[in-house]
Amino acid sequence: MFGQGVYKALALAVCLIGNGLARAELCTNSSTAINGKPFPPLIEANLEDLVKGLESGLFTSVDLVNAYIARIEEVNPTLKMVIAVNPDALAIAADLDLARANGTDYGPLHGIPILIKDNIATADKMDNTAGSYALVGAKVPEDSTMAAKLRKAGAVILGKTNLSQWANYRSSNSSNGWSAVGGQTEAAYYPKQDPSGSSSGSGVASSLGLALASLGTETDGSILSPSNLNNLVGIKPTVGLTSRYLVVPISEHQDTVGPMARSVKDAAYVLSAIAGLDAKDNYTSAIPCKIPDYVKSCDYFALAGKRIGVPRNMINPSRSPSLAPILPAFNAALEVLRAAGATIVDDLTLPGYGPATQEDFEDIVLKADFITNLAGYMSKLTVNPHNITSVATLQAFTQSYPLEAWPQRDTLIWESALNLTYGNESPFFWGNYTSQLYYSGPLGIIGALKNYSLDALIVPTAVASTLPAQIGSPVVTVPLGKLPANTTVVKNRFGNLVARAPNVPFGISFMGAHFSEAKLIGLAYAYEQRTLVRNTIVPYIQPKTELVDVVAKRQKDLR
Ligand SMILES: *[C@@H]1O[C@H](CO)[C@@H](O)[C@H](O)[C@H]1NC(C)=O
Ligand SMILES: *[C@@H]1O[C@H](CO)[C@@H](O)[C@H](O)[C@H]1NC(C)=O
Ligand SMILES: *[C@@H]1O[C@H](CO)[C@@H](O)[C@H](O)[C@H]1NC(C)=O
Ligand SMILES: *[C@@H]1O[C@H](CO)[C@@H](O)[C@H](O)[C@H]1NC(C)=O
Ligand SMILES: *[C@@H]1O[C@H](CO)[C@@H](O)[C@H](O)[C@H]1NC(C)=O
Ligand SMILES: *[C@@H]1O[C@H](CO)[C@@H](O)[C@H](O)[C@H]1NC(C)=O
Ligand SMILES: *[C@@H]1O[C@H](CO)[C@@H](O)[C@H](O)[C@H]1NC(C)=O
Ligand SMILES: *[C@@H]1O[C@H](CO)[C@@H](O)[C@H](O)[C@H]1NC(C)=O
Ligand SMILES: CC(=O)N[C@H]1CO[C@H](CO)[C@@H](O)[C@@H]1O
Ligand SMILES: CC(=O)N[C@H]1CO[C@H](CO)[C@@H](O)[C@@H]1O
Repeated sequence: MFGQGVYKALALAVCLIGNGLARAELCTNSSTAINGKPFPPLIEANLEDLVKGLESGLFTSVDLVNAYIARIEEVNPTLKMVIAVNPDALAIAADLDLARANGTDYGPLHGIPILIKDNIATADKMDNTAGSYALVGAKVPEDSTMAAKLRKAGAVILGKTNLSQWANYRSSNSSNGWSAVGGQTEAAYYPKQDPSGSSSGSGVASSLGLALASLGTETDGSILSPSNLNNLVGIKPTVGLTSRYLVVPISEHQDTVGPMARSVKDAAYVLSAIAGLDAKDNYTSAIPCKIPDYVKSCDYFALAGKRIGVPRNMINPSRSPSLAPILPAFNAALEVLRAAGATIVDDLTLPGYGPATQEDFEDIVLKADFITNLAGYMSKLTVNPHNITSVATLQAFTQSYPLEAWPQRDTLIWESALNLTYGNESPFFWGNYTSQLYYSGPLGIIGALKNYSLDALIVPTAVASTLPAQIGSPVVTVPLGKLPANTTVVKNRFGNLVARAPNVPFGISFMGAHFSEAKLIGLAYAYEQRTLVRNTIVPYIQPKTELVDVVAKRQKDLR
C-alpha cells in the first residue's frame, strides 16, 4: 500500500552539530558577537535567553521580529509553514519596546514573537482560514480568547501557521500539512518530509526557530504528532484548560489548544499565559480552583519517588510495525527514569485500548460534534463571504471552488458526517460518547492510574493520542530519538511526501489525569534535562539569518 520513496538525503546540514557540544557552541554564528556580547542562535534560543537579551538592551523586540521574519522568508518558499505574517507585527513590537523602556513589564512573554495556527482567530488584518477559501475574508467579532491572552501577556502575534486544512477534517485521502490557502507544508529533517498534522506549520516553525514557540490545536493527535515528527515538546492540555472561543472547531468534547516549543520550560511559559477560565467557553469552568505555575513545575528532581506505568498492549510492534525502530530508545528511556528515582510499573495492559481504538465511537462523536460546532462557529462571524452556515453549504462551496482541489482532495469525511443526520444533541451521540469515555477512562488511562497508584503513563508518542483524545486528558511529548540511517524511505498514502526516512525524529509521551499538567510538565522536564535529545537531531535545511545580523545592520544604518 505504501510506495517506496525515491528521495535521497541531501546531507545539506548548514550547521553541523556534534552530540557532545555545549548549547552555546551549537551554531557557528552563536559565537558572533557585538562588543564582546554573544547573541543566542535562534534555532536553540529559549525564552530566558531572549528575555535576558531584551532586558539588557542587547536587542529589541523589533530586532526579534525582523530576524524571525527574515528567517521565515528564507525557508517558507520550500517548507510553506507560515500562511500569513502579521502586517502589524513590527508596530506591535515597537510599542512593546517603548513600554519596556518606560518601565512597563507585561511578564515573561513581553515582546516575544509567537506564531499561532490559522484556525485561531485574531480580530486584526489577518484572516482566520483553517486553510480554506471558504473563510478568506471572513471576520470575527473580536480576538479569540487565545489571541487575547497572548496579547495581554505581551507576546507579539507574529503570524499564522499553515495546517492540514480544517485541522484534517475534510478528506479521507489528502496529505498532512496541505491547505488550499497555504499550500503543502514540509518538515525539515529530510527533503519532502511529511510534517504530520494537523498543526503542521506550528511544528515546522517552532522546530526551526521562526518564533519562540507556536500554538497548535488538537482533537486527536494534532499537537502531539507534529511535535513528535518535528523534534519538539508539545503540550496537549486537558480539554477545558485553554479556551476554544473563536477557534475553528471540530469537536467541543475533544478540541484543545496548546503550545509547541523547543523545550519543556518554554512550553510551560506559554501554557501559563493561555490557560484559564473563560465565560465564552464553559468547558473552562471545570478548571480546579487554582491554576499552578507551570514554570515552577520544571524541577530537575521531579521524577524522584514517582510511579510511572508502561501499558505494553499499546506498544505492539506486530500491530504497528513502525514502532520497531522506536522501541530500543523507548526502553532505554525507562533506565533514565529509574536512574532519576522513578519506579517503573511495567507490562500493564489497558483492557479498553482495543475497543477504544477499533470501534467507531470516536468517529461518531467527531462527526456529530462537527455538524453542531461548525454551524456554531460560522454563526459568530460578522462577515461570512460565502454565506456558509453548515457542513452541507461548506461542502457545496468546496466542491464548486476550483482552488479547493476537489475532487482530487475529496470531502468524504463531511459526506459521511452528513449521512449521520444528527448533531451532538442526539441520544445516539451520547451513547457513543459515554462508550468512549468508559473504554479510555476506567478501562484505560484513568483506571490504570488508580489501580496501580501511578503518577503517569508513558508510551512512544506515535501511539499516545487516541485514549487521551477520547476522555479529554492531558499529554506532554518530549524528543526521544530519530530513525536510524538504514531506515527505508516510505512515501505517504497520497504519494507526495516522505512519511518515513532516516533522521526523522520521534518522541516519548507522558499521559496523566485531567488537569495534571503541572505534574506531567515536571516529569517531562526531568527527563528532557537528563537527555537533551533535541540537540542531537539536525535539520537538513535551516534559515541563516541571526539576531546578530539584524542588530549589526541596524547599527550600521544608524551610523
Ligand atoms: C509606556 O509606553 C506604553 C507604550 O507606548 C504606553 O502605552 C504607556 O502609556 C507608557 N507609560 C508611561 C508611564 O509612560
Ligand atoms: C455551556 O454553554 C452551552 C452553549 O452556550 C450551553 O448550551 C450549555 O448549557 C452550557 N453548559 C454549562 C454546564 O453551563
Ligand atoms: C450572501 O447572502 C447575502 C444576504 O442574503 C447576499 O446578499 C449575498 O449575495 C450572498 N453571498 C453569496 C456569495 O452567496
Ligand atoms: C452517504 O450515504 C449515501 C446514501 O446511503 C451513500 O451512497 C454514500 O456512500 C454515503 N457516503 C459516505 C461517505 O458514507
Ligand atoms: C453510535 O452511533 C451509531 C450510528 O448512529 C448508532 O447506530 C449506535 O446505536 C450508537 N451507539 C450507541 C451506544 O448509542
Ligand atoms: C481497574 O480495576 C477495575 C476493577 O478491578 C477493572 O474493572 C478495570 O478494568 C481496571 N482498569 C485498568 C485500566 O486496569
Ligand atoms: C537497520 O540496522 C539495525 C541494526 O543494525 C537492524 O536491526 C535493522 O534490521 C536494520 N533495518 C533495516 C531496514 O535494514
Ligand atoms: C490517494 O490519492 C492519491 C493522489 O491522488 C492517489 O494516487 C491514491 O490512489 C489515493 N489513495 C487512495 C487509497 O484512495
Ligand atoms: C506568508 C506566505 O509566504 N504565504 C504563502 C503561503 O503559501 C501560499 C501558497 O503557496 C502563497 O500564496 C502565500 O504567499
Ligand atoms: C553558518 C552561517 O550561518 N554563517 C553566517 C554567520 O554570520 C555571518 C555574518 O552575519 C554570515 O556571513 C554567515 O553566512
